[in-house]
Amino acid sequence: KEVDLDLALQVAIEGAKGAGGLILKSFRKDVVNKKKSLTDPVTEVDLACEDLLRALIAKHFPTHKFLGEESFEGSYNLSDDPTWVVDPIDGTANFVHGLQWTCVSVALVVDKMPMVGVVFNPVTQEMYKAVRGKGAFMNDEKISPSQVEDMPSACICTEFGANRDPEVVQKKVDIMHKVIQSPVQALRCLGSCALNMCAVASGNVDGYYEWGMHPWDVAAAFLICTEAGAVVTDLDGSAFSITARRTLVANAKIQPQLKKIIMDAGAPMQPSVN
Ligand code: LIP
Repeated sequence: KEVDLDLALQVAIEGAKGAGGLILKSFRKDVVNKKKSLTDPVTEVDLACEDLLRALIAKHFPTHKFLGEESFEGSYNLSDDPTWVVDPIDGTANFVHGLQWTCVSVALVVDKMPMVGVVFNPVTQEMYKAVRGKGAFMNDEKISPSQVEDMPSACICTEFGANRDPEVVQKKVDIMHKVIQSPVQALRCLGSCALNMCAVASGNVDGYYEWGMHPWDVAAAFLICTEAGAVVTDLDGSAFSITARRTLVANAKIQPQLKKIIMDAGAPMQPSVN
């Protein structure tokens, strides 16, 4: 299982830039929704980006496994073997609408723990990256969470997700109601889980919570957040897992406050669906 993590980082960056190039080429042009569903679109560009990443990774690491959003077949099957966990476009709905909060997310996971993570926004050219134990960076700048200490000064992010079941939507709205009235300075749904997490890692956003995301949404950003010094947990503050489909991430001061608000408001620990 000895993996050359420096090479893995180089490959992740090269792949993210390659996929980012494809995204930019089609940005604000007509793209075909292959209609995974209307609320969870998948475009021909998602598929092309995933193919590019899979081929590049296989060239350098032919024995490694691959878990990608667009080739996912119903079960993560995540083992302890080195596995590349890839979201070719996180924030696909934003991409489809020409909104800039969209990115490529690439992680190398070993023993179910992310060891290398890259999140690249090709529109802004912001490359977030981390290797376990070596800190987190945006381009070449070391990043760290904000110093904001209390909710009235905080900017919090969450998302509605793809599920339109009335009860699920109502629960999300009820929890948002409690968060906004805690009160907070700002509550945002920006549309990309990975970029929301990176925004906490780099101190632009003070806390983010969501449930229903998949490993490819969180794997790279989880490492970037922990390496930056943000606190990443399950919604109730227990240990985070990339397969649990629930995330709470914040700076250390905001995390317990946000956790209390969302748990008191009934954030669901089960079932882990969006
Ligand atoms: C999306 C996320 C978004 C979340 C959605 C979905 P996609 O990823 O980034 O924040 O709310 O449930 O997972 O589908 O754009 O890669």
